[in-house]
Amino acid sequence: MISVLMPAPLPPLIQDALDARFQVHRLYAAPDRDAMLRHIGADVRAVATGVPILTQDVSAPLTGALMSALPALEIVANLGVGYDNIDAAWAGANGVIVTNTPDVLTEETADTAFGLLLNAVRQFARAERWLRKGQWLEGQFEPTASLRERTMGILGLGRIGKAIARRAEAFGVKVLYHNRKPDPSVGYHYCSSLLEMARLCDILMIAAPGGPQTHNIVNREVIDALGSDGILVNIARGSLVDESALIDALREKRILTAALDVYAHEPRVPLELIAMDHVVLLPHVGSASHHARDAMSQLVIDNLFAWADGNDVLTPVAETPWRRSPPRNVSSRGL
Ligand code: 8YV
Repeated sequence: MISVLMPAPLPPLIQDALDARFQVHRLYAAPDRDAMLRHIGADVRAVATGVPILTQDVSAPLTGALMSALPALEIVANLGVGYDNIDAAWAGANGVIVTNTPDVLTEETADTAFGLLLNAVRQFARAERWLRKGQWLEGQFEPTASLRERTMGILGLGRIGKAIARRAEAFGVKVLYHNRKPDPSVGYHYCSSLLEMARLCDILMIAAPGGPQTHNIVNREVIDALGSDGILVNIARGSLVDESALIDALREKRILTAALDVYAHEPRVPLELIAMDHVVLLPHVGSASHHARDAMSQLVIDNLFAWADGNDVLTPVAETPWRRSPPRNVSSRGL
């Protein structure tokens, strides 16, 4: 039976399907993880994982060092479109396929982004808290900012960024975007620098991948460029934003507000943010509907089953573009 390592707990749909076909080793449940890896590491041919938000365990990322301890490893199947929890460059250089779960969560995540934005602009969550406290009996909830006459700058116009842009258009919000390169398939105005885009917009919508290349790119200068009416929405990864610069800007009212689904050190959310009533905070629920999560889980299963059957995997990531076995010129570790 094929040995599969599960470093962090995954949804029951995945657990049940993998248990029926593979020998699953649950690293997170082992009393001594190093001992488990020493014991079964040489047999592991596949890893099923997800970003560590599904557990309290922030040590779940799949580093090159961890993958090196698995000499027979052929595939890592990730639950999530983002895979900054996996050292995919190492996998690409070492003949290990990495798969993710694109498309099936795009619309759900774009809905969440827009929910965050509407909540931030119109302060719906704060208005509801106000009602529940009985304050309506004492007066009217004060008027809020508006979505009218706003410009949204999307950092990362990928699949999710485009789905957010479509929603923005429907709401009459002008769209700009910043990517590494212009995308000829869209008509939105391209900004070659993030700072330039931040100067031109008053909603910064973050939808770009996490990882070392984007670490803290939304810094104090970018945040300040949004202006005092500016709103920052992050649906991507906390690592893109300099969290203390954001907290300072909010505290000093250099921007209007922020709406966040993701944080630098999940599941820990800075107390300074929690204390700010006008800031919208969600617990990384971008794709967390049954509809999207079941489809994501099924894609993890389908990728692993396709590989185990000797067929093409469905959704390999860019760093490991091969669908079945690595090309000959990839330095493999005896695969
Ligand atoms: C999931 C996500 O919450 O897809 C992603 O990149 O961040 C979310 O959709 C997460 O991946 C679940 O493991």
